[in-house]
Amino acid sequence: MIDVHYWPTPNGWKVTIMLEECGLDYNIVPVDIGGGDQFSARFLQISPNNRMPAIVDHEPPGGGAPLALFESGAILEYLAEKSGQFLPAQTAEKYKVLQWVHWQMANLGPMMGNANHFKNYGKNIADDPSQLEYGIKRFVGEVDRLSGVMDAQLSASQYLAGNSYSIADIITWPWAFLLGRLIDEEVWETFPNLKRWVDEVAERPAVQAGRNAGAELGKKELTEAEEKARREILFNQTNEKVRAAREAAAKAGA
Ligand SMILES: N[C@@H](CCC(=O)N[C@@H](CS)C(=O)NCC(=O)O)C(=O)O
Repeated sequence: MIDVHYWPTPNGWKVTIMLEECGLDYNIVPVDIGGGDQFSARFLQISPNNRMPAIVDHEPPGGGAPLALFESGAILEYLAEKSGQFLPAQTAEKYKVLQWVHWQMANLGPMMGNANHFKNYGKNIADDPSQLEYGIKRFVGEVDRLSGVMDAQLSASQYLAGNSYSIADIITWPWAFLLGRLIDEEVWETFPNLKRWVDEVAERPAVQAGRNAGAELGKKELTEAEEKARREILFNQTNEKVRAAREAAAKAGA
């Protein structure tokens, strides 16, 4: 059994989609990131960067102690290796896939995350809305550029890393399908190849199951005060605060 330390967000969906695609059994361990679960001593032992997703595989290949992993890219590579699926064995083909996996981790994920932050969350945080303008321009601009990179690639091949569905698609789709919501639905007219791929991947039963995993977790109605407290936890992290949370959690034995 694999424990998935998880909250229903694009980075979380990457892992549940992969587990569904591979047909591996898993158990969701909720990490309420707005409530501060990512600072519990137990979670920080698995994921020292206080971010989910993370996994603990109680039956790693070859036996031995349970294997804990954080960072969705490493998790997908591990599950691909464990299941022998979605990552070719042959060197050239394998690295064709891995370059796109690393591309997503270093580019699309962080840029879309920051674009979303400035466009959608920033207005509740910044004292003056004009503080947001440069952030929006920079990160929405990067998302636009990266969408063009994917569109060009998908004009030449069915999937991101060639003509086979792979972990490059599994890791990229949970962000890419949100482009319309982040920018506006007209964005798809500019990137028709990307749209074709987003729609095709969305049809996969495992993608639908992984995307719906733990959906109920994020659905609680919140008061304005609760929303504010969650924003404070998520968007006001410094080394000092993280260290204090670590120490408090360790003292409480959490
Ligand atoms: N590079 C990491 C990013 C993970 C990440 O940013 N997770 C967010 C939710 S999508 C999180 O756990 N946030 C908690 C926090 O900001 O404290 C990965 O791909 O695993």
